[in-house]
Amino acid sequence: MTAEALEGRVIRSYSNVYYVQVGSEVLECRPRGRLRYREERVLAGDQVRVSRAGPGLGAVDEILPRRNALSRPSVANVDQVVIVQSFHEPDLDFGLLDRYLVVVALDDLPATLCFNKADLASPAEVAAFPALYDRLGYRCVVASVRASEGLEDVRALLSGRISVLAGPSGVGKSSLLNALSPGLGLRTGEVSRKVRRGTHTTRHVALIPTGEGGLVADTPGFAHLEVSDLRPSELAGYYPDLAALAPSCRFQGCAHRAEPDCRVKEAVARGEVDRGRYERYLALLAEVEANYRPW
Ligand SMILES: Nc1nc2c(ncn2[C@@H]2O[C@H](COP(=O)(O)OP(=O)(O)OP(=O)(O)O)[C@@H](O)[C@H]2O)c(=O)[nH]1
Ligand SMILES: [Mg+2]
Ligand SMILES: [Zn+2]
Repeated sequence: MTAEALEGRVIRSYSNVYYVQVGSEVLECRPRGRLRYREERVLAGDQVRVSRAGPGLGAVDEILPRRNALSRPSVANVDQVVIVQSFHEPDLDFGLLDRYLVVVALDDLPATLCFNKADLASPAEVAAFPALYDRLGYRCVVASVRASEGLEDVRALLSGRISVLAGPSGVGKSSLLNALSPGLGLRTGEVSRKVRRGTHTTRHVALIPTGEGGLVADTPGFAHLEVSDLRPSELAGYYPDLAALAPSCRFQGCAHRAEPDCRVKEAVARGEVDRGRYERYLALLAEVEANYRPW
């Protein structure tokens, strides 16, 4: 009798044990020798061929071709990065948000935005902040875990895709997943902050089912984000609002800073490009220039 050839998705990885979802069943798998010796690491999110090795047990025979693989967290076949921010506690950090958008674009992944803690925001903030990014073409949802608002919008955003949640500490990433997946019991609040060192060093990555076929990796938040390995002249290309105007600037590769006949500067002056975003771009440009090593 030949072993049944199955295909499934790796939904959790510990150091060398993988949990593979095959239909409605989850098999605990080890990699077969060939994979072990080639040191080809199986990642959460991988689509794999497995064969049964006993009740509830299996072996990973083959990793099917990946569309992409992120390193932090280690997840393959990521469809989108959901950048979570809170309106307050902590206050929305637009500088960090714009950086995240650049970093996600550098990874060639689509970014979507989730604005949480709407219960702490004024109606004006709820109206204005997401609209700014919505106009730039990013899909935005507004939520409040506390008030149970927008959770179905978040579920819909995650449905049928593999997503990674990113964003600063304390904005409610784990709380959102707990709300979407009852019984999950992710640590939230102060506790999460205390164990962060620990969670960073474990090699445990789990994709959490959120319903409607959505699988999500939670990540611990970090407050600073380096934008590295980028030519300064390429930075503006990762800002959809600036990139749309760049072809009409007088100079090719215009940095939109001191150059004459710059359509971006004109649009900022007319209020067509958000001034705050433009200023954040200039600040990041200066940093990218300072870090740039052309060799
Ligand atoms: N007012 C309010 N508080 C919230 C909301 N969502 C989460 N919180 C609180 O915010 C705190 C931080 O939530 P977490 O879910 O741990 O945040 P996190 O983004 O996972 O943080 P890290 O894991 O440190 O990156 C907790 O005390 C939550 O109870 C919300 O919608 N409104
Ligand atoms: Mg968390
Ligand atoms: Zn320009």
